[in-house]
Amino acid sequence: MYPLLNRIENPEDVKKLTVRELEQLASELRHFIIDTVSQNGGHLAPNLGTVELTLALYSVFSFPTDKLVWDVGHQAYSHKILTGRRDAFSTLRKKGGITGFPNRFESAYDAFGVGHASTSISAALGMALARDAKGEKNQVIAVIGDGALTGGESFEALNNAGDLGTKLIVILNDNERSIDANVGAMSEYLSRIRSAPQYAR
Ligand SMILES: Cc1ncc(C[n+]2csc(CCOP(=O)(O)OP(=O)(O)O)c2C)c(N)n1
Repeated sequence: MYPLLNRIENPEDVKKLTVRELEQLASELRHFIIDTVSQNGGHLAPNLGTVELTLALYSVFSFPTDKLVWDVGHQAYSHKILTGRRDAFSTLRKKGGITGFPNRFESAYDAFGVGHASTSISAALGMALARDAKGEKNQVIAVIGDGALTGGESFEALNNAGDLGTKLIVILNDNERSIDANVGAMSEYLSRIRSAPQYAR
Protein backbone atom coordinates (compact mmCIF):
# COMPACT_ATOMS: atom_id res chain seq x y z
CA MET A 1 0.00 0.00 0.00
CA TYR A 2 2.99 2.27 0.63
CA PRO A 3 5.53 0.89 -1.85
CA LEU A 4 8.06 3.68 -1.64
CA LEU A 5 7.62 4.48 2.04
CA ASN A 6 8.14 0.81 2.90
CA ARG A 7 11.59 1.01 1.29
CA ILE A 8 12.76 3.92 3.48
CA GLU A 9 14.70 2.43 6.36
CA ASN A 10 16.64 5.54 7.30
CA PRO A 11 16.89 9.16 6.17
CA GLU A 12 19.86 8.49 3.89
CA ASP A 13 17.45 6.50 1.66
CA VAL A 14 15.59 9.77 0.97
CA LYS A 15 18.71 11.24 -0.62
CA LYS A 16 18.72 8.51 -3.30
CA LEU A 17 15.26 9.41 -4.65
CA THR A 18 14.47 11.39 -7.79
CA VAL A 19 12.16 14.42 -7.64
CA ARG A 20 9.35 12.30 -9.09
CA GLU A 21 9.89 9.65 -6.41
CA LEU A 22 9.97 12.34 -3.72
CA GLU A 23 6.56 13.53 -4.93
CA GLN A 24 5.23 9.99 -4.65
CA LEU A 25 6.78 9.61 -1.20
CA ALA A 26 5.11 12.87 -0.12
CA SER A 27 1.75 11.51 -1.20
CA GLU A 28 2.35 8.18 0.58
CA LEU A 29 3.45 9.96 3.77
CA ARG A 30 0.32 12.08 3.71
CA HIS A 31 -1.96 9.03 3.36
CA PHE A 32 0.01 7.16 6.02
CA ILE A 33 -0.40 10.07 8.48
CA ILE A 34 -4.15 10.37 7.73
CA ASP A 35 -4.62 6.60 8.22
CA THR A 36 -2.96 6.63 11.63
CA VAL A 37 -4.39 9.90 12.93
CA SER A 38 -7.91 8.84 11.96
CA GLN A 39 -7.49 5.86 14.31
CA ASN A 40 -5.24 7.16 17.09
CA GLY A 41 -6.05 10.86 17.11
CA GLY A 42 -3.28 13.45 16.99
CA HIS A 43 -2.33 16.52 15.05
CA LEU A 44 -3.34 16.41 11.42
CA ALA A 45 -3.06 19.80 9.69
CA PRO A 46 0.38 20.83 11.00
CA ASN A 47 1.77 17.45 9.94
CA LEU A 48 0.21 17.46 6.48
CA GLY A 49 1.74 20.91 6.06
CA THR A 50 5.34 19.81 6.70
CA VAL A 51 5.62 16.73 4.47
CA GLU A 52 7.48 18.45 1.60
CA LEU A 53 9.49 20.59 4.02
CA THR A 54 10.66 17.47 5.86
CA LEU A 55 11.58 15.69 2.62
CA ALA A 56 13.50 18.77 1.49
CA LEU A 57 15.41 18.86 4.76
CA TYR A 58 16.26 15.17 4.56
CA SER A 59 17.36 15.55 0.94
CA VAL A 60 19.87 18.23 1.86
CA PHE A 61 21.12 17.66 5.42
CA SER A 62 22.65 14.66 7.19
CA PHE A 63 20.80 13.92 10.39
CA PRO A 64 21.45 13.18 13.19
CA THR A 65 24.95 14.66 12.74
CA ASP A 66 23.19 17.85 11.66
CA LYS A 67 20.67 18.91 14.30
CA LEU A 68 17.02 19.54 13.51
CA VAL A 69 14.98 21.42 16.10
CA TRP A 70 11.21 21.57 15.62
CA ASP A 71 9.22 24.28 17.36
CA VAL A 72 6.21 23.04 19.36
CA GLY A 73 6.88 19.65 17.76
CA HIS A 74 3.31 19.00 16.61
CA GLN A 75 4.46 18.92 12.97
CA ALA A 76 7.16 16.21 13.24
CA TYR A 77 5.25 13.06 12.17
CA SER A 78 7.01 12.83 8.77
CA HIS A 79 10.32 13.29 10.56
CA LYS A 80 9.45 10.43 12.91
CA ILE A 81 8.28 8.14 10.13
CA LEU A 82 11.45 8.71 8.08
CA THR A 83 13.75 8.14 11.05
CA GLY A 84 13.12 4.49 11.77
CA ARG A 85 9.69 4.84 13.38
CA ARG A 86 7.45 3.95 10.44
CA ASP A 87 6.42 0.59 11.87
CA ALA A 88 6.04 1.99 15.39
CA PHE A 89 3.86 4.80 14.07
CA SER A 90 0.72 2.68 14.64
CA THR A 91 1.46 3.06 18.39
CA LEU A 92 1.38 6.86 18.16
CA ARG A 93 0.02 8.40 21.38
CA LYS A 94 -0.78 4.97 22.84
CA LYS A 95 0.47 3.76 26.23
CA GLY A 96 4.03 2.52 25.73
CA GLY A 97 3.97 3.76 22.13
CA ILE A 98 5.73 6.60 20.41
CA THR A 99 4.96 10.14 21.45
CA GLY A 100 3.29 12.79 19.32
CA PHE A 101 6.22 15.16 19.80
CA PRO A 102 10.00 14.97 19.36
CA ASN A 103 11.51 13.23 22.38
CA ARG A 104 15.25 12.87 22.96
CA PHE A 105 14.73 9.58 24.78
CA GLU A 106 12.92 8.12 21.78
CA SER A 107 15.42 8.76 18.98
CA ALA A 108 18.83 10.27 18.29
CA TYR A 109 17.12 12.18 15.48
CA ASP A 110 14.96 14.07 18.00
CA ALA A 111 17.52 16.71 18.91
CA PHE A 112 15.27 18.54 21.37
CA GLY A 113 12.24 17.52 23.43
CA VAL A 114 9.38 19.87 22.69
CA GLY A 115 5.78 20.71 23.41
CA HIS A 116 6.15 24.35 24.36
CA ALA A 117 6.05 26.93 21.59
CA SER A 118 8.79 29.45 20.74
CA THR A 119 11.75 27.41 22.03
CA SER A 120 13.40 26.21 18.80
CA ILE A 121 15.66 29.14 17.90
CA SER A 122 16.94 29.42 21.45
CA ALA A 123 17.63 25.68 21.71
CA ALA A 124 19.24 25.58 18.26
CA LEU A 125 21.44 28.54 19.12
CA GLY A 126 22.69 26.67 22.18
CA MET A 127 23.48 23.64 20.00
CA ALA A 128 25.29 25.85 17.47
CA LEU A 129 27.44 27.40 20.20
CA ALA A 130 28.22 23.95 21.63
CA ARG A 131 29.23 22.85 18.14
CA ASP A 132 31.57 25.84 17.81
CA ALA A 133 33.08 25.19 21.23
CA LYS A 134 33.83 21.59 20.24
CA GLY A 135 35.28 22.65 16.87
CA GLU A 136 32.67 20.62 14.97
CA LYS A 137 31.16 21.55 11.62
CA ASN A 138 27.60 20.19 11.62
CA GLN A 139 24.61 22.32 10.67
CA VAL A 140 21.89 23.30 13.13
CA ILE A 141 18.43 24.03 11.80
CA ALA A 142 15.44 25.44 13.68
CA VAL A 143 11.99 25.11 12.07
CA ILE A 144 9.51 27.57 13.51
CA GLY A 145 5.91 28.44 12.62
CA ASP A 146 4.63 31.97 12.14
CA GLY A 147 2.58 31.56 15.33
CA ALA A 148 5.49 30.41 17.48
CA LEU A 149 7.62 33.20 16.04
CA THR A 150 5.44 35.70 17.92
CA GLY A 151 6.45 34.26 21.33
CA GLY A 152 8.90 36.36 23.34
CA GLU A 153 11.53 33.62 23.60
CA SER A 154 11.85 33.63 19.80
CA PHE A 155 12.71 37.33 19.81
CA GLU A 156 15.25 36.88 22.60
CA ALA A 157 16.89 34.09 20.60
CA LEU A 158 16.91 36.03 17.32
CA ASN A 159 18.39 39.03 19.10
CA ASN A 160 21.09 36.86 20.65
CA ALA A 161 21.79 34.85 17.48
CA GLY A 162 22.19 37.95 15.32
CA ASP A 163 24.59 39.43 17.83
CA LEU A 164 26.69 36.28 18.26
CA GLY A 165 26.82 35.69 14.50
CA THR A 166 27.33 31.93 14.70
CA LYS A 167 26.11 29.78 11.82
CA LEU A 168 22.48 28.88 12.42
CA ILE A 169 19.69 28.15 9.94
CA VAL A 170 16.16 29.25 10.85
CA ILE A 171 13.33 28.09 8.60
CA LEU A 172 10.06 29.99 8.92
CA ASN A 173 7.06 27.78 8.21
CA ASP A 174 4.59 30.56 7.46
CA ASN A 175 1.22 28.93 6.83
CA GLU A 176 -0.84 31.86 8.14
CA ARG A 177 -2.31 29.66 10.86
CA SER A 178 -1.50 29.10 14.51
CA ILE A 179 -4.36 26.85 15.64
CA ASP A 180 -6.73 29.54 14.33
CA ALA A 181 -6.09 32.21 11.68
CA ASN A 182 -3.23 34.48 12.67
CA VAL A 183 -3.76 37.97 14.02
CA GLY A 184 -1.36 40.73 14.96
CA ALA A 185 1.36 42.95 13.58
CA MET A 186 3.86 40.16 12.87
CA SER A 187 1.33 38.25 10.77
CA GLU A 188 0.49 41.43 8.81
CA TYR A 189 4.18 42.13 8.30
CA LEU A 190 4.84 38.60 6.99
CA SER A 191 1.82 38.87 4.65
CA ARG A 192 3.24 42.10 3.25
CA ILE A 193 6.61 40.43 2.64
CA ARG A 194 4.96 37.42 1.00
CA SER A 195 2.86 39.56 -1.36
CA ALA A 196 5.72 41.91 -2.33
CA PRO A 197 7.02 41.66 -5.93
CA GLN A 198 10.58 41.10 -4.65
CA TYR A 199 9.45 37.92 -2.84
CA ALA A 200 7.76 36.51 -5.98
CA ARG A 201 10.90 37.23 -8.02
C1 LIG B 1 4.29 28.19 25.38
C2 LIG B 1 3.13 27.65 24.60
N1 LIG B 1 2.01 28.37 24.46
C3 LIG B 1 0.98 27.88 23.75
C4 LIG B 1 1.05 26.65 23.16
C5 LIG B 1 -0.14 26.10 22.42
N2 LIG B 1 0.13 26.01 20.99
C6 LIG B 1 0.33 24.82 20.38
S1 LIG B 1 0.57 24.97 18.73
C7 LIG B 1 0.40 26.65 18.81
C8 LIG B 1 0.46 27.50 17.58
C9 LIG B 1 1.49 27.08 16.64
O1 LIG B 1 1.38 27.84 15.46
P1 LIG B 1 2.56 27.86 14.43
O2 LIG B 1 3.83 28.08 15.17
O3 LIG B 1 2.23 28.84 13.36
O4 LIG B 1 2.63 26.38 13.89
P2 LIG B 1 1.60 25.61 12.93
O5 LIG B 1 0.54 25.05 13.82
O6 LIG B 1 1.06 26.57 11.92
O7 LIG B 1 2.44 24.54 12.32
C10 LIG B 1 0.17 27.06 20.11
C11 LIG B 1 -0.02 28.48 20.52
C12 LIG B 1 2.24 25.92 23.33
N3 LIG B 1 2.42 24.72 22.76
N4 LIG B 1 3.27 26.43 24.05
